[in-house]
Amino acid sequence: MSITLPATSVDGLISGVSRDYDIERIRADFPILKRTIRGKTLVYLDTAATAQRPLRVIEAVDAFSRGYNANIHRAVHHLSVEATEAFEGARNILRGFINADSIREIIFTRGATESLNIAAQCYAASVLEPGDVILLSNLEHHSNIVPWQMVCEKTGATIKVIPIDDRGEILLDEYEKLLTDRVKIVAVQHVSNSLGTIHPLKKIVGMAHRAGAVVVVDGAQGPPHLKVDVQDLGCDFYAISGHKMYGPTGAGVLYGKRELLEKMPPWLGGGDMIKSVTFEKTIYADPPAKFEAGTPNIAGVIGLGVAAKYLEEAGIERIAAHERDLLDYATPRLETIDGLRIFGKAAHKSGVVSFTLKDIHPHDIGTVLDTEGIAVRTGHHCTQPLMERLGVAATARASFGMYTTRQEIDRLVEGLHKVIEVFG
Ligand code: 7TS
Repeated sequence: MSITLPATSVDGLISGVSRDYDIERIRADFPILKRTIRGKTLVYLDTAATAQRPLRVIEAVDAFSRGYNANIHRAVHHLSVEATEAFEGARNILRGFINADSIREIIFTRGATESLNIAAQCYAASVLEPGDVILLSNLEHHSNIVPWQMVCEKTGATIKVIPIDDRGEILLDEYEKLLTDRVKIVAVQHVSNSLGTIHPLKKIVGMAHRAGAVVVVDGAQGPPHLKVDVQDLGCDFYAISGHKMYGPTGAGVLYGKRELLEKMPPWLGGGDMIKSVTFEKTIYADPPAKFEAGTPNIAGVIGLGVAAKYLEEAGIERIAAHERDLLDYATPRLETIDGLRIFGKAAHKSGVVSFTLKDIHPHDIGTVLDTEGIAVRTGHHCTQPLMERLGVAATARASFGMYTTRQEIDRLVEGLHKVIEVFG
């Protein structure tokens, strides 16, 4: 395929589709982007693994430790009141961020992995019976596979896999065929971390509900890239990863419909999740406290609230348009490289390009790019069953964020020519 590449210029830094998106101002908010690696300005193309943090998030976490570090929900003293207000304030922000009906539906967790494990162990393990079926898509991250296998071992339920086409899209006809009355749970991702596919979630949820199944969504790659409205989607659970939406690590959310959360047994036992305890009997607190035993990552949750606000202010639709523009810019340029093969060609895609280059091992691609200051992820991206479906052991993956520029994509293309020079 032959295309004309425009010369890189300052103009090229700015998204073509959303001129009001002030990328330079956004970049200035992320201190790490000024770093040099081996004398070259960092090109961070690994946002799907973890997003960088804006100064506001860094400062919010720091301000907690410096100014009002105290445990929450416990003491009457001033610091504890401040800490509790900030923590519960973050819950309210996250409720609005995903349009949950109530703050009682927002459970703070360590991240998407813990959120999915709670849905599996507390909800699924208490309702599944031998012979019941859990449907997973072929694209799932290990975090949305292994917890379900653990539940199957406990309950005698089995997993069936919804197949995908070669572009990386879920085959809805096949999904429909699999939706028998034995299916009790459909656990699917919103956006693929490996291929970038944005799934038609509302449709998937509607089909599952018509068949009487509950839907658990792995939303780790959702909210950083698209507007999430859990009431509009209709899903029963939605797992969020704080560090993938420009917040701190060790903080995430499990959204769950209130009526389900109320019926579920608790996750961990301990302080803060009880109404009363005697040696004979404990009465559990109502959700969300029932699922939040022990001292949480208070500073992390506060930082997550700030990250959600930051995303809202920047405008999720504007970010999505910017990332779409980057994808449209990157895809044809990468395809001009001899021997480069892109995996994942879904019609709706987030800013992820997974590829192989000739028969060069993806780790070698990553190592040479690193010498150029370019960070990409290489490997199976915690989606081994997907890699098997694609017929590869690993890929290299460039993933974009709200701060990524066209110029950085040009650096990636140059870096890949260097890879060919070294290995080709
Ligand atoms: N689900 C998906 C779709 C993910 O992409 C990830 C992390 C997780 C779950 C786990 O989230 P966490 O909050 O528990 O960290 N994905 C990646 C990745 O693509 N590269 O490194 C981590």
